[in-house]
Amino acid sequence: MGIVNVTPDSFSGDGVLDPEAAVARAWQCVEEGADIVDIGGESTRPGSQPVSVDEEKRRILPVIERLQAQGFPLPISVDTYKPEVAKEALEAGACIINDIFGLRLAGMLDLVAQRQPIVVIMHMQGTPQTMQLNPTYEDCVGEISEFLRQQAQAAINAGLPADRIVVDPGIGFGKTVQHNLEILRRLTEIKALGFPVLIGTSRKSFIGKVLGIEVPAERVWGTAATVALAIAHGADIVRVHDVKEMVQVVRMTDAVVRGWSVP
Ligand code: HH2
Repeated sequence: MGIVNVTPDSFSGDGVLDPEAAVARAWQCVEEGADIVDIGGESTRPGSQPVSVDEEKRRILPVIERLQAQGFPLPISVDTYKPEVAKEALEAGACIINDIFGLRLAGMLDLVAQRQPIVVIMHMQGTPQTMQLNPTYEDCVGEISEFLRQQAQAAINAGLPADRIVVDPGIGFGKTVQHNLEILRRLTEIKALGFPVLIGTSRKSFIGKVLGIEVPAERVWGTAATVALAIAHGADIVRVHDVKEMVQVVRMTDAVVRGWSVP
């Protein structure tokens, strides 16, 4: 899953506000071998400020509409937790809702039950404004699994077929470095919930802290290590900035983990 941030303030500095630049970025993901693009109009970096529904729509809808008009070949995911934005994104051509609030905002469960998109349910402790102040768990992986199980069940109860649900432990969303490392170490426990697992480690600050690298764009090798391990521990989708590089990591890891035959 290649990341397309239509933002001025994304943590890794990859965001663009010009719709044409975002469209070009999405096509670059295709060329570099992505299977999905994830388009987001609000940065959720620690301490970031939310943007209004109107502003978020203004950022992402023209991008989705242009891609649709150009016959974009990949499934389009929209990174939003706001049902008003999700609804219009689906109408414009997106088919996946990537919700960092895990379907907790009023109206989101109803929307996904009605429209039946693929839904990514992500775990976050707190909100982007507060999540990194003092993340605390008794059993990080156990609590995350229980949240994901409950939200998936709520979606199923609302009428979303179970095979449309993907779960994500939310690396960096209300987690210390140790929590993030533990999640990767114990990812099979999240996989045991029975849903495909998405993981987003790309360029995140825990990699910077372990390796002592300040600049997010220089965390590519650290990202590669986490991508390979996540796949070995059951991840099905990896959300990344560096598509070209991670496609190699993913294909090679998949060949070992899932098998390979001569093309
Ligand atoms: N991480 C980010 C945003 N959305 N969605 C899922 N499902 N999982 C993640 O780990 C995840 C996510 C943060 O990364 P990015 O979009 O690059 O940064 P920003 O929020 O600053 O735009």
